Amino acid sequence: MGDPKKIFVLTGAGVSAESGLGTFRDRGGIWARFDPMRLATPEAYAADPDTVLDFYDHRRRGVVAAEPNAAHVALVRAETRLAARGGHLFLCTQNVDDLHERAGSRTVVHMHGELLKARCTACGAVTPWRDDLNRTSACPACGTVGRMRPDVVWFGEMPMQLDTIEDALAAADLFVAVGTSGAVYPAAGYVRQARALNIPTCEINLEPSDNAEAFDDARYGPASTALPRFLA
Ligand code: BJW
Repeated sequence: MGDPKKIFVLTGAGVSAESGLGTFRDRGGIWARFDPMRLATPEAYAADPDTVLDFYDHRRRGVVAAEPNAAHVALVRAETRLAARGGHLFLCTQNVDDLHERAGSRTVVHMHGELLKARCTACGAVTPWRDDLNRTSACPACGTVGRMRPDVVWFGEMPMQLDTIEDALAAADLFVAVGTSGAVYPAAGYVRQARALNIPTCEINLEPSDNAEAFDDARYGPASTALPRFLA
């Protein structure tokens, strides 16, 4: 793979698994226990906001209690090392937790949003999610009551910062996907976009993902050991 200077890293739930946060599609994962169509769609929120907000309250408590692991730390080290020699690590995460930031990553693009932020469905303002923010809370920006939702991307909604992501992908000289099943689009399509641009690709995962055949290279094992080894 030469000596890459601009690395595009796409992370998924597997990167936070060893921090104790559940993945979605593994055995016993979040979508094995809960129906995503009843919890992670705009229609579900419109039909039963209390159930959806309770689910995200529970998830948020898990995120707050979790700590970054060695995979998050390896990405910080690689970002620092690349920057020191004029390169760049672009970190695009599908994760809604803040473990990359808490590990020290400076720039993180959260394409599926952030669990610790709330969005007002009346005015669109995004604010930190406070403990006391719930279905009877007023939006701090416009004052509307009971219209706050988690600032995450549900099925059928447009992921965030797609133009920034596609520009970074086009500029990369290595594409790495870590801890993602390759089941959810558009993220799952990035490996093929990279291949079409002749960018080398590697997946790091516990086991072959749904997209495994699209990658040039693969390292299988827990992200906390396989990723630091790959980036060393
Ligand atoms: C480890 C490990 C360890 C474990 N170490 N590894 C039919 C065909 C194609 C597309 C569609 C279709 N029907 C509908 C669609 C579109 C839909 C989609 O892709 N659906 C598929 C399910 C088929 N996509 C959308 O709706 C998206 N929007 C969209 O398409 O807009 C239109 C558009 C976009 C762009 C251009 C033009 C139009 C929105 C998707 C939103 C996803 N939202 C969620 C929930 C977020 C909020 C929340 O957290 O509740 O995002 S769903 C969930 O899946 C979450 C994740 O970010 C996302 C991806 O999951 P991830 O990270 O890959 O986790 P897992 O569990 O799937 O995989 C974990 C992996 O880690 C596994 O492989 C393990 O083996 C591995 N692992 N432990 C290393 N220790």
